[in-house]
Amino acid sequence: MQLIDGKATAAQIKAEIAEEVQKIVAAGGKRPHLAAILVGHDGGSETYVRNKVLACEACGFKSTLLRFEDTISETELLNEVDKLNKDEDVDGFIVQLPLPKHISEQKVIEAIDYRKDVDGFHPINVGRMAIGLPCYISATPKGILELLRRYNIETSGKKCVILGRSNIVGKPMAQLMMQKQYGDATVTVCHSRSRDLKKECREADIIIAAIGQPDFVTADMVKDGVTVIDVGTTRVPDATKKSGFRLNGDVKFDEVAPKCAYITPVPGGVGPMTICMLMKNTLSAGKKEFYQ
Ligand code: BQF
Repeated sequence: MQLIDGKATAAQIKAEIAEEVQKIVAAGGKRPHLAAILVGHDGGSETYVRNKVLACEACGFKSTLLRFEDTISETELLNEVDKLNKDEDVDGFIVQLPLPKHISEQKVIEAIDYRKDVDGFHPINVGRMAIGLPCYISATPKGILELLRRYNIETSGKKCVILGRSNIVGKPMAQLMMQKQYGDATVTVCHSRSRDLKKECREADIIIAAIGQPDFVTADMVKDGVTVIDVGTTRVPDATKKSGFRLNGDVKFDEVAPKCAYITPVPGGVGPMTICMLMKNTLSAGKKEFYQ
């Protein structure tokens, strides 16, 4: 069993990005600038946005954090999005999800200029990704592809089972894993209504677990020699931690790991790569790599 070290891989990629930024700036180019909108005080969201700001510093990017109370109206938030669309210094920006219930996430996502949509959530980027055109690709699936590539894990022609069908992970992951230029795999998407999920998983060469249920994948569900990618990051109470909680993956790591060829840990697996791929997208935005 080989552990896939997402934290170390992300650190290496951030160093590569920092080196490129240095060269761009030395040549008189513009330092990439990422802005983030954070609404409310959700503990998870606060942590994720802090991770993003720190990663910007590591990469030599400029970052701007815009904070609003969860009493902000949808109209006001859409207006803030429009201001960032028009701000010529901002290369890319994100709106941290989830948003309060009185605000339509879809409306907000569609208000973002797709040329600054470094999360890759706008329908134009989603559509371009689905047909294999250059675009911002959602950070978590992009990070998983990068891990598979850097660890030389063969995906072409393999059976890949994806657990979960979210717009952020499951759906784009399935799209990318099936495409010849990315995964080139045979893809099965399983979800809460799937009839024989255990049988599907037992036939998989690669399992990507993104259902958000702690310890969902158990040893009896996987075959020997499988590669397991754990996208789960549920916060569960843990009195032994000074924060009072720990991150728990979708995979029962201790019993599944011995059967694996490769497996990602939680924390330190997919999570750091998600942050890192947001940085890669921001670098692309700074370079106007995909659009205009
Ligand atoms: C790690 C996220 C659910 C909903 C919205 C490093 C992150 C997590 C874990 C992180 C996530 C999860 C992010 C680790 C960003 C990943 O060391 O294992 C980093 O910051 N993430 C997000 O922005 O929104 C979410 C999960």
